[in-house]
Amino acid sequence: MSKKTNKILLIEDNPELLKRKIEELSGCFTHEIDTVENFAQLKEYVISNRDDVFIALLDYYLDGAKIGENVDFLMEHKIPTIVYTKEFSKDLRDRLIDKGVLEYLIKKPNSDLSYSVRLIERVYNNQSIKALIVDNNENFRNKLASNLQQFGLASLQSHDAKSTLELLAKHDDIQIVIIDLDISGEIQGMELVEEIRENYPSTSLAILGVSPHGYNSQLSIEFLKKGANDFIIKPFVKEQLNLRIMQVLELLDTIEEKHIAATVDQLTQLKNRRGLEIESKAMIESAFETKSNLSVAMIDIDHFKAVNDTYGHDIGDSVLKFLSQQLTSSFRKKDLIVRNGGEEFSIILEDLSLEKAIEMFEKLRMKIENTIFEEGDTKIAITVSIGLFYGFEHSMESMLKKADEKLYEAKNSGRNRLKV
Ligand code: GH3
Ligand code: MG
Ligand code: MG
Repeated sequence: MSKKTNKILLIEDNPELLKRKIEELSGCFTHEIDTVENFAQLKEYVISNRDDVFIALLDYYLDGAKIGENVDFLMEHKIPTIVYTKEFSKDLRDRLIDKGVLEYLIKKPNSDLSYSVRLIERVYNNQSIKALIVDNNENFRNKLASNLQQFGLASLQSHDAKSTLELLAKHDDIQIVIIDLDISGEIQGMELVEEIRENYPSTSLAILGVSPHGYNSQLSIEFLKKGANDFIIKPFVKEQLNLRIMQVLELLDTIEEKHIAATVDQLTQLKNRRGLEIESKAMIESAFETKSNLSVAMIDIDHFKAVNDTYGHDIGDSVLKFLSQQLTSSFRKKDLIVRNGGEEFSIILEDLSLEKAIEMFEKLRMKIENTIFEEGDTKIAITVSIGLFYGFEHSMESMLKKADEKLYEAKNSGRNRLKV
């Protein structure tokens, strides 16, 4: 995933009002807004800071620029741009869209900027995802790719089912596939939608079906029945495309936010029990297929109640966060680290020998013992007890239970130790 930049560039002779309105409306968004007030400043800014900004908001009539010169400049630098004027002009609108501007909107003291804010959020989120365009016409693919680029959305292209499925398998940041009915090869667009849906649910990958001009509307309906999230009929204008893409991607974002809220622990940002349930399924399946063992550890902080009693609950919370960071930094990205609740965690590792697993958890135990938590004048040393189950069973529940029995032994034999 590429890194997201966070800055909006506001190009306005008198930027304060618009800046304030956008900030008010966007409430919880965390973007910074940089402002430049004339064409000379704009040029200077872009030359040294192009890569910091993900979108530009431009007042069309800007000091120091010939008419349209500022737009051309931003387009040359491939910056997604919304242009504002005080009065609407159809002719200007057509010219701007033609040049590659994302949107042309009217800005009056009382105008509603919520659509602007939606666009800004979309372009911001588009930075970390990709589109895949599936069509047998190269010109069309390139034109679409250029439209998407104006929306801050990078894209890949393919012309048949086989390469589409290969690209999907290879790039897990693809979040929308735009599929034409007519594609190369034996498998047609409609069938391809069905095939994609076997492995990618509509809650995590959006499909937009494209029906060629002149086909009856039944075909578009068929697209939806096969699993497309939406469809669009050729020829379409850029705004139509953008709005549909925005709608399906916003829905996916909402679903993902809900999923995260349900599976991630708020305090520590580790997975919670529900997250463990979901993610451990794949680990169990893969261990079964490869006939390998899992290392399932239960970790519990020793005498944590005393930390709360001595320093208060807030410091207790900070210690839990501190420990979570230590856990995260001690393991690989694919390892599953979970806060079961309270001061109890579990960690599930794949592909390790028993000796290696013991070594890793012993190292972790010592690291926790030797790392002091500090906040202001408060210094706290904690220890943990660890119970480890090594082997394979089909039920995570039962492996965790066995690890928990070992944890109980570790507690009873003096704490700050690992039992296998
Ligand atoms: P042991 O070594 O036997 O595990 O002793 P312990 O004190 O760690 O265990 P006990 O189960 O008696 O107490 C756990 C404490 O963890 C009690 C509870 O207040 C605290 N705790 C649980 N969840 C949280 C939390 O989210 N934040 C804070 N600050 N404390 C928590
Ligand atoms: Mg405890
Ligand atoms: Mg406990």
